[in-house]
Amino acid sequence: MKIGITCYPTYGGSGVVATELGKALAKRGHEIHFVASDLPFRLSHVAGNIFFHEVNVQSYPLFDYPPYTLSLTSKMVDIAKHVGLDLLHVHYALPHASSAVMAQQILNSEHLALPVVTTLHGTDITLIGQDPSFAPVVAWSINESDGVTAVSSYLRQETYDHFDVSQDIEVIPNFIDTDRFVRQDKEHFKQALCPNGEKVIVHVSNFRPVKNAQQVVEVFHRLQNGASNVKLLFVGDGPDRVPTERKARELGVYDDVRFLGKQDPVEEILSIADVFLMPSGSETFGLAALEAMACEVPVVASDVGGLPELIVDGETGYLCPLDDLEAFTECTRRLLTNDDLHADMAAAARHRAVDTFDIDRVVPHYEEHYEQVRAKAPVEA
Ligand code: GMT
Repeated sequence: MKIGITCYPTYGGSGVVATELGKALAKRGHEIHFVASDLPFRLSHVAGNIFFHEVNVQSYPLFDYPPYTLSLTSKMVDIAKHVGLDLLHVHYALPHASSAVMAQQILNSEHLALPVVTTLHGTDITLIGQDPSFAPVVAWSINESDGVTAVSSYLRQETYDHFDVSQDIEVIPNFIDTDRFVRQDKEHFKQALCPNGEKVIVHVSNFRPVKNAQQVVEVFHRLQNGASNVKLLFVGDGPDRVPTERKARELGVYDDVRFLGKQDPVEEILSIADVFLMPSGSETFGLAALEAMACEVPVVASDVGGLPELIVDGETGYLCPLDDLEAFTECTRRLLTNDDLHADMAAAARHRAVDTFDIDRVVPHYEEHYEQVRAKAPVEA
């Protein structure tokens, strides 16, 4: 199949999932055409049956806000026609699904068909998509897509609860390459960061307010409680990074905290971690938590959104009430101080990642979804 994929190229779960899906589909023999504003960050090379088409946004004196959505639509039309796409799969409803549906309608007017699959990821449904300035467009784009998937049952239900949507939504969970995300021997790295054998807590995110990164510092501060036998590593960057650094200084723990910035080989950092903290206010899936689990790192997370579909409380980590910093501290302390418990949970986390969320198990569900969509969509409009 010739498949177009549109996603955000920046640091974020939906772009990661879209890019890894495209690479996996290419390995399975499909021809993949990424259409995006920039090279997706996990797409380090473009070769063989993987192509990248950059969307050019025109500036013009009249445009206070250059209309990216329209440039994307035109690019989709162009690629669909010239490459002969069999299907276009867009990740994140805003604005990708609306551009895709518009492109489809333009092509239809020329008697060309382009089935559209939309994957809902997160705040396109749970937050920003519900804003009245977007909601009607989001609902329309979902209803007009030929296939719709959501990354968790929670997200599927949120879509039905908050939008006037009649489409069937199939839940296809996020996935991970468990050959890449596997615990590695990184003793030299661990030695460099933890010369006195300190335990390591990790948080990976794009530092948006919803990630509650400052709570990670607060939990760390409570854990330390005078004794400095634990280090905290932050991976990623975003709007809350500076306030989080400030919080670490205010609480006097800055010397034991490292901000590593955006790092691609996350699995190497996860390989020296003992606990992963995710106190998010909302999380439809929690891909970063899955990456940690695959590297044998138990996750302590908020009991919100789709996280209970990923983390088995008391088995692969702990789910704590939102904003309950004492519970987060207690669960983390338990893992850091009880080696047998930690070993059991680390092994269970890895098993769950491999058994349920391995890339080779999940990607065929997308292929089946594409086949179903193509079977019901007309070959020529
Ligand atoms: O919707 C967002 O907040 C952005 C999106 C992203 O691109 O990072 O994150 C969402 O999609 C990820 C991939 O499916 C999920 O793992 C994240 O849980 C989800 N983020 C939120 O729900 C806050």
